Amino acid sequence: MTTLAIVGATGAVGSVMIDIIDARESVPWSEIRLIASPRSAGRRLRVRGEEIEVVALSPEAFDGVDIAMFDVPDAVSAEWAPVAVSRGAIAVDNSGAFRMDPEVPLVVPEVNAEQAHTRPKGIVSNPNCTTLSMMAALGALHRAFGLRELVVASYQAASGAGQEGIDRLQAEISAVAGKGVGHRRGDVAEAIAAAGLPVDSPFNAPLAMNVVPFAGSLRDGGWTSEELKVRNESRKILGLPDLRVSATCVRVPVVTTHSIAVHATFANDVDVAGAHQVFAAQPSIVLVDDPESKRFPTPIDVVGEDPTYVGRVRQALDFPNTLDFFVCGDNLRKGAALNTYEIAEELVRA
Ligand code: 2RA
Repeated sequence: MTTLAIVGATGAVGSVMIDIIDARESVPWSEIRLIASPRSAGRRLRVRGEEIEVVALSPEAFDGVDIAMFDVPDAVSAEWAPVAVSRGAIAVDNSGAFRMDPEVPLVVPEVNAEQAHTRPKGIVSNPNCTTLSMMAALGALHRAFGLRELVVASYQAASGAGQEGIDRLQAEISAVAGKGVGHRRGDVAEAIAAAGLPVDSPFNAPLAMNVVPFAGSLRDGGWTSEELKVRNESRKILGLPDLRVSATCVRVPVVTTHSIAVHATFANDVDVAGAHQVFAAQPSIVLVDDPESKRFPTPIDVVGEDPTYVGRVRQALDFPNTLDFFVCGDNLRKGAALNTYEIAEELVRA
């Protein structure tokens, strides 16, 4: 008898968690419990054909729960994951509250599944979606060639900023569509303002017909929280505390699926054929790399998919032992709900 709880069951990622559970041929859970804020309590959601009532977050909601998957804001996880643990559950947390805690493993099952089984605090963390979108590819290459340096630029989708981000992008696109804007400085912003959208945007600048080189919040030295997460989390997951990492995180007008341009340097010789072999051997990667036929991954082809898509693999012309490539990963699936669920599956297999 194993009970799985979804905390944040009514949110964007919680809904994808339910979709993933619905799509599994079989599940190891005898009960699935849906937990959310008191505001959402009482709603009924269908999971594997059964209607389940959402219960309010409370200490008692965790009684009898074996594994609790959390997708809630950092402060809510910081308060409630330890409560779940005190009631006997293992917490698998998709917030930033515990990711860099040395006593909390940060797990991507393809890369470091074994670490999920040593958890002094009873908590396992799920990485940020930007880091996760490239980790299956980097983990496989690191095992084969020994990663030494990483320079990346992200192309992050609006849904990384939650439902508010999706709604804002859709509203901005409606505001500019058919207006012929984009030729004159300020005309996109004027069209958005004329549609009555609030000046405050989750993206800090118009996103429709634009790219915004700022994701997350400002940190020391002009870096953003997203850029520091890429650096710190990559080091922790790969077990490379001194890995040299530089990231620039950019928001693009895509609804869902983060893309990343990766420039990775290795200890050993690498070439495109060797990298292709490594990617082809990794079940959670789909290689789409046929430039002559103009085949490469793009976010709209990857949204809703579980695997990470990899393409545009090139041997760097001026940097030894270095590959450049492009990855796309659905930030709500592998980037959030799927990886969290795969950690839960790993825990229940133990
Ligand atoms: C973003 N990576 O895309 C964040 C979400 N966790 O905003």
